[in-house]
This record gives sequence, C-alpha cells and structure tokens, in this order.
Amino acid sequence: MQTGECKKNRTKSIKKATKMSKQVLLEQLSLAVLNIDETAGVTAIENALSEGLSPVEIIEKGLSVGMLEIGSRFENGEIFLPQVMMAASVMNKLVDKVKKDIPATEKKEGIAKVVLGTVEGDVHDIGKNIVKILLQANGFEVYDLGRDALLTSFVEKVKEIDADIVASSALMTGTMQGQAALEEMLKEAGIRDKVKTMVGGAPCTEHWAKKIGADAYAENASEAVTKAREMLKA
Ligand code: HCB
Repeated sequence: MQTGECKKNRTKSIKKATKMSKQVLLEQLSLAVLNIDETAGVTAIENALSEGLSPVEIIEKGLSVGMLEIGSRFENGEIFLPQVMMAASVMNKLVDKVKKDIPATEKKEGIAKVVLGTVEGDVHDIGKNIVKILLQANGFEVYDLGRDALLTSFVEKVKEIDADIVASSALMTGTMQGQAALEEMLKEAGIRDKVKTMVGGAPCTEHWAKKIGADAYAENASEAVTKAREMLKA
C-alpha cells in the first residue's frame, strides 16, 4: 500500500517528467528552424500535437524561439542572409502546417475589423502573419495589407472599412518610425479618435507605444489578441 507521502512524490515526479518532455518537444521545434530542417519540423509538430501541446505554444514557444536564435546568430556574424532567408522560408511553411490546428472561435468580436500590415520599407512578415492567424482564430476580421505596406494604404483602408483597430508591425529601428508617422497621418485624416492603434515587432516596446501615442503594444501574437480585446472594451 502506498503512503500519502509516497503518492505525493510519485505525482511530483510524473509532473516533472511531463514538464521535461514538453521542454524537449519545444526544443525539437526550435531546433528544426535553427537547423533549417523542414522534415524535422514536421515530425516535431506531429510529436508536439500528439503530446497535447497547443498550436499556439508550438508557434510561440517552439518555432519562434528558433527564429529568434537565427536572429542572434545573424547579428553575431555566425550566419549570413541566405541562411536567414532559408530559415524564414522553413518557419513560414511550418507555421502554415500548424495553422489549420488552431481552433477557430465561434464567438465573433462583434466582428471587429483590424487593418494589419508591416510598415513601408520593411519586408519582415513572419510575426505579422502569426498575429493575423491568431486574430482570425479569435474572431477578428483581418484586412492584411501585407509587408512593405504604404502608410497611406493603412489610412485609406481604415477609412474604407471603418476599422476598429489598426495594427502595424515593424522589425527595424528605421522602419518603426513609420509607426509614429502613421499616428500623425491618422490624426491629419481626422480619424485617429475613431480607431485604436497597436504596434508590434521586435524593436517595439511599451515605451515606444506610449511615446508615439499608440493605444497598445503587444510583445507577441497572443498578447496582440488580448490587447485587441482590451482596446475594444475601453
Ligand atoms: Co531581417 N533583420 N533583414 N530578415 N531579420 C532583423 C529584423 C534584424 C534585427 C537582424 C539583426 O541585424 N540583428 C535586422 C534589423 C536591425 C535593426 O534595424 N534594428 C534585420 C535586417 C537589418 C535585415 C535586412 C536589412 C538585411 C539586409 O538586407 N542586409 C533586410 C531588410 C530588408 C527590408 O525589410 N527592407 C532583412 C531581411 C530579412 C529576410 C528577408 C531574410 C527575413 C524576413 C523574411 C520574412 O519575414 N518573410 C529576415 C528575418 C527572418 C529576420 C530575423 C532573423 C527574424 C525576424 C522574425 O521573423 N522573427 C530578425 C532578427 C530579430 O528579429 N531578432 C532580423 C520571428 C517572429 C515570430 O517574431 O518579432 O517578427 P516577430 O513577431 C512577433 C512579435 O514581435 C509580435 O508578434 C509576433 C509573433 O509572436 N508582433 C506584433 C509582430 N508584429 C506585430 C504587430 C502588432 O501590431 C502586434 C504584435
């Protein structure tokens, strides 16, 4: 017969084992991107899904971590642009595979309309695409302007569809100035008080959002959904 203490210890070690294997699964996902290995990525996704990891965890805590490490290695001169491009391509394909497993919510956010895009001069769109996937999965209607999107096209789209939120993405210190310019352009167009604004992308911060007068900053795609919901309530 097991004593209470004995049972407690066993439960503890099982929990620890589950946690360990989750860590291994996430590591496999991140390594697949890092090693630019689509086949390993597909296997890692299958393993992770069958072990009960959520598609969002797979993208945000697994694949994206590998992509960030690619960024660090590029920054340190350990790898070069062609490798970054190949890793980005693998990342996009793997995110596409996980996308279909994200359960779509039945609840539409009052069919809130979001204009989303990567700002002018910036071609980075992996993060923006993840934000799009999660917003859509959570019932938002997303108008994607793509990457290197003219700032004027954000303003025009907001007017055209009477958007509730405009979410911009910028990955470079130079292009994030476009997010500040967008705030001014919305004011000039007389529609700034009719739309909420959210900024994101690696160089952006809460401080940046405040500085330029944006309504919200989101660190990742899950937070973008949370912040979008909060803004609609405000
Ligand atoms: Co690019 N690149 N790159 N790059 N690149 C960065 C961004 C650097 C930081 C790398 C470095 O030097 N350390 C750097 C920018 C430096 C700077 O200005 N501070 C840089 C540079 C310099 C360049 C080029 C100029 C290189 C060159 O040509 N010499 C060139 C830019 C050309 C241009 O845009 N005009 C370039 C090109 C490329 C590609 C094409 C090879 C490729 C992009 C492919 C693609 O996106 N389709 C690429 C990549 C992949 C990167 C890194 C390695 C990864 C970016 C990424 O996908 N991260 C990046 C390094 C880094 O960021 N640390 C590097 C993973 C995603 C999941 O994270 O932050 O984008 P994320 O998105 C998150 C989050 O921010 C948030 O949610 C997302 C999901 O969780 N979020 C939002 C994002 N947008 C949001 C919007 C919202 O409203 C709310 C939340």
